[in-house]
Amino acid sequence: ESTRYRLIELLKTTDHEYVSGQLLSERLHISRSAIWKHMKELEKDGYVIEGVSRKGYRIVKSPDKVSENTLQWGLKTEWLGRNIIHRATADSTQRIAHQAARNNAAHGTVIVADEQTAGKGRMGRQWNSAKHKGIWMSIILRPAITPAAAPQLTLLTATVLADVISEVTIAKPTIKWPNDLLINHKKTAGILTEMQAEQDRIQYIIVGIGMNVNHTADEFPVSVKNKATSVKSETANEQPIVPLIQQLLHDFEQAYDDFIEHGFSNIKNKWESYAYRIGDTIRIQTNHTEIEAVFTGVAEDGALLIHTDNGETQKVYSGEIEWFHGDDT
Ligand code: BTX
Repeated sequence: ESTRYRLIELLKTTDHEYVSGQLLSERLHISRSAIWKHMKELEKDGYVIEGVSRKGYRIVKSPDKVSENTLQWGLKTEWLGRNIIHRATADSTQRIAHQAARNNAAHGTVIVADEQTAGKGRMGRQWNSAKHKGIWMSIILRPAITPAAAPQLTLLTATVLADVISEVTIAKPTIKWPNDLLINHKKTAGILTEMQAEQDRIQYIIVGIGMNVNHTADEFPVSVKNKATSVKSETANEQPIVPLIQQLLHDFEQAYDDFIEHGFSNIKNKWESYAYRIGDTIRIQTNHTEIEAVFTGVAEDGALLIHTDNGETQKVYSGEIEWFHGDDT
């Protein structure tokens, strides 16, 4: 298994160029006929490999079948996703993640499913997770931060999803407070952060990510049809899931390491650069009062910052917010 992993790595480093059988056999310390046999095995995993005499081998097509192996091969992370649990079907990857975390699963363990039969949203809501249409994934983290800082991780995750979408597609994602990822005003991804903590210490955090990738408009259930969209619907391009997850894990690891080392300020700036309707007047309903104020950004504790008419800056933690777009998700 590890030989095959290194074989893939060698073939992938030279993107679409031929790698000679000689070089492969020297690097891997196996015979050229053994290399050939490994190639046949890779083809069974869905790889299309071309072998040309005197030139060598190259990958023509990588499989888009999500598995622990295909996610590991070519994954450019140090610690995130080094342990992957993949399920064809899961009730909820959050539930599996909690169970794994209670059984001491390592920091950076990733649970991913092709479909969820009981995907969870926030506050008991449901998350529609159709088979092979999106990324349904949970990440186990064991950060040495206080429970009060946990919402920063949700904001971090939103910026990572926005980054991935803008790196890989032509879409222009925005983040709608607190944690909706929108493309063209419609919800493309959601984040569910759950935490197990004592007074001042986090045992673990589970960051759940649901991203609609390859749905066509008519593949959403009627209940969410008007407010949901997918990357494909907004860009007219099908996105292979495996490289998208790999990119997500890579970007997440970078952002997380930066956050642990340098704190929240980079994330705050990035979050605000993606923010939906920042600088606009919004209407907020809290405790029987309704105010209109300018949405100016987010605070360190994840609160929404507003600037009221009488010149005050206030924090908003929850409440009904009218975004003046008639698309309340
Ligand atoms: P949320 O509470 O912000 O959003 C849930 C609401 O969004 C639903 O009530 C519905 O109106 C709408 N909705 C449901 N499914 C979709 C969809 N596929 N696309 C757009 N809108 C939808 C957001 O919760 C958090 C979602 C996290 C999902 C991940 S998937 C992996 C992990 N496992 C798990 O069970 N949940 C997380």
